[in-house]
Amino acid sequence: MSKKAFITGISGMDGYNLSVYLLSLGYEVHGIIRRHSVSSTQDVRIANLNVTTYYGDLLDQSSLERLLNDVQPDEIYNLAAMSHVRISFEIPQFTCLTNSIGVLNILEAYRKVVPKAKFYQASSSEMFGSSVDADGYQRESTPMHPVSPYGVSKLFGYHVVNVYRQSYGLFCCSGILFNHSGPMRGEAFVEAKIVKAAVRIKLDLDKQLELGNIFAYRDFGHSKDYVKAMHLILQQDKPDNYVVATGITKSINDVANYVFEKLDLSTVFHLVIDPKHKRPQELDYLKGDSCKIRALGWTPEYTFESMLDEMIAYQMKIYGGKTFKPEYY
Ligand code: F7E
Repeated sequence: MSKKAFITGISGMDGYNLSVYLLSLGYEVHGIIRRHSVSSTQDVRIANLNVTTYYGDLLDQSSLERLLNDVQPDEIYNLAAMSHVRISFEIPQFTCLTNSIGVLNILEAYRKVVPKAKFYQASSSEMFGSSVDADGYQRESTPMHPVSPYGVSKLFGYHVVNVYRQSYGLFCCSGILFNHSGPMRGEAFVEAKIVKAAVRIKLDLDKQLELGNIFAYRDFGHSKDYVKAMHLILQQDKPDNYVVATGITKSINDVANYVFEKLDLSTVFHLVIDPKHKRPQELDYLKGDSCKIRALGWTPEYTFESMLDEMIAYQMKIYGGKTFKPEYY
């Protein structure tokens, strides 16, 4: 009999890529989507996948309990979140309710209804905040000092998963994922915003790109590699937490320069800095040490460059139509 997975946040980038991966492994995939007023866009990424979706919400305990009881999953992946760091400063209470109390809600539903299942929590490198080890890396043992409401809310989720594992003996784990992207990435995140803008400038559809702080550093991987890590974490004999990262860090300026140069453009003529895209407090530097999960056999296939090339090609297909020569594949 095929294994069953239950995914919250199934309509997001990772939800899509994880569903594709689990389907390829023969899983039956179920997930919840949140109702919003434009019904045509709420499941747009996953509309063509063979997955079963339900309306549900991390803040609606009764729907979580009922659905877990109906589906009886072997594995639960909690990917749902208010995931935008700058916006978390504008809606801190909603962010904390969803990303903190929401985790508690689904953990409680899991503990009560399907305690034999395995549980994955999408934890984030934003939890490290201003903390970096002396060798310049962040790893599982690095102290966590978040600098945003999002980081604080994710830290609650991380700790409560640890508490449930230690207190109740549940198989619940966190992946501490560093920035990851790909063609399905929401365009509010910086690398997707840069790629889309550069392609539109190349095609004379736009003139400039506005960014905030271009001197922050991030460790960028590909979502397709990172969803494999999520699955691998749940296939171990013992539950544990793992950093998932490439170990290579690039500034936002590096991202912009790479993408613009790839399209024979220059940021000098098209990039404008606008303080409205800056945060009240910035996380300056991320570089992850993923030795622990690499020891289980995980290794990323994409590089920073091949990931951005794929994203450029995807946006070119969207905006360039027949005029695009797919040199990046
Ligand atoms: O910002 C700078 C911004 O919003 C990256 C989420 O997936 O990764 C992501 O969080 C950097 C920051 O991602 C713009 O100030 C400059 O330094 O793309 P981002 P993030 O905040 O790192 C972590 C691991 C998560 O868990 C999150 O869910 O880019 N930046 N100019 C800008 N950022 C944005 N969004 N827009 C700009 O115009």
